[in-house]
Amino acid sequence: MKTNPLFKPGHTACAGCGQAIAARLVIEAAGPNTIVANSTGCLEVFTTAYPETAWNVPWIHSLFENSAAVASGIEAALKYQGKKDTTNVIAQGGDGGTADIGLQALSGMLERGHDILYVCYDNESYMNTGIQRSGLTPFGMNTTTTPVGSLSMGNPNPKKPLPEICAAHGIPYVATASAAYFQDLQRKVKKALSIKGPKYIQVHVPCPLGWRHESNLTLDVARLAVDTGLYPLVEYESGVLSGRRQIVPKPVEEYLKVQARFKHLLKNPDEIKKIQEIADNNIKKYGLKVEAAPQA
Ligand SMILES: Cc1ncc(C[n+]2csc(CCOP(=O)(O)OP(=O)(O)O)c2C)c(N)n1
Repeated sequence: MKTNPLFKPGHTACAGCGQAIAARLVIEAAGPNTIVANSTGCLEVFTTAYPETAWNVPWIHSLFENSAAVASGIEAALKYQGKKDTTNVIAQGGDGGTADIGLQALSGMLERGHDILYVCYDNESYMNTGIQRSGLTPFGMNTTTTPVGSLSMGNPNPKKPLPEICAAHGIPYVATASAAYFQDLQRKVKKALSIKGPKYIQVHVPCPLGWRHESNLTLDVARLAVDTGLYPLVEYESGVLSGRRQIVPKPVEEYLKVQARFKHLLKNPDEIKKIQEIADNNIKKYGLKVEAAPQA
């Protein structure tokens, strides 16, 4: 344990918050010469209860929708001051702040070529305001705006392919990562920050409160998302798929059954089949499957 971490303990995240784990890994990988612009959302709220802060780097709270635009201004100012080469700029936000209301600011940041790493902490709903569906909510999830009932089996839409949308901008680096795979996440952050230009990393971060799993299962849940093929860990360089984490695929039920957000699906084989198809398509599309786990 570091005695003076860049992301300090004592904040107000829920027990087992995947976002807190990932945010700490990201900033420790980025290092002290980093400025962070953070959208409104859980991460901003639980790390900066006035007058305290968990951040041991310069950090600014943007609006819900514009951390990418605020970071663009910071990067331009650093360039003007001749300090950009020694300072990382990170824009970050939740999946709602990134895939929905902040998509315009993110796309502009990517298109203009700013030297910024954008990190999306994907807990698959608007958690800070009470588990509303976002563009990154998975198919079948029970949220407060896609409630399960006699006419509804939860969210009717698949996740927006945001990593691919970012990669389609032709930016130098895009990756997905998971709160459960620490070294993989930190390697991707370091790699991104070693490259000039816009970069995007989307990290899967379980939320015990919204996903309704036991708080001690956060890392198991995150690992199962990867190991079933539902959250493929991939990398794109200049728009081209360049890396993937291979898996010995597990059935999706193993992931679904530990989270009450999917409880309604367990009695319905047709719905589970649809989710297995999503995983199978990912496994095929990204070439994820290996027959046996690689030797350590
Ligand atoms: C323009 C605007 N609309 C709505 C809100 C209310 N609001 C604050 S946080 C939030 C949800 C954040 O969700 P997400 O970005 O997914 O992050 P999470 O809290 O899940 O980490 C909303 C809707 C706001 N602050 N500003």
